[in-house]
Amino acid sequence: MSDTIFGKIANGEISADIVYEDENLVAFRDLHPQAPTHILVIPRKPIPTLNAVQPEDAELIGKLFLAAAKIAEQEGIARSGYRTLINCNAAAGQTVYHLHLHILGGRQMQWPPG
Ligand code: DGP
Repeated sequence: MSDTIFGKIANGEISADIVYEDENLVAFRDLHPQAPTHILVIPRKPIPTLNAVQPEDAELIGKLFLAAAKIAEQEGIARSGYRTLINCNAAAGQTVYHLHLHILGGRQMQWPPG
């Protein structure tokens, strides 16, 4: 298991407000929410960035997005709309090097993002 903060959340060493989990994934509320609903979905597998995703991870990445849609439904933002995004490396603002998919909703999103 990765020793990033998200690895520690995934293995239960650090607590988080978990909204979904299964054998492959954990989803929890972001500590510094940027929208009324801000959830992070992570694979239990410690993949550091999107650049490190391998062909054998294809099914896992598909499951990550399927879980995001399910969570959005559960959170009541599926119909109004929500944004999913992955920050990859420093220029995108990635701060935790354990792959995570942001789900943001509950307010009008702007485009382009900052
Ligand atoms: P990113 O910039 O894409 O690496 O996003 C990392 C996010 O993780 C950021 O929105 C804040 C959140 N975060 C950082 N540390 C913790 C933590 O310990 N718990 C939770 N729930 N979220 C965290």
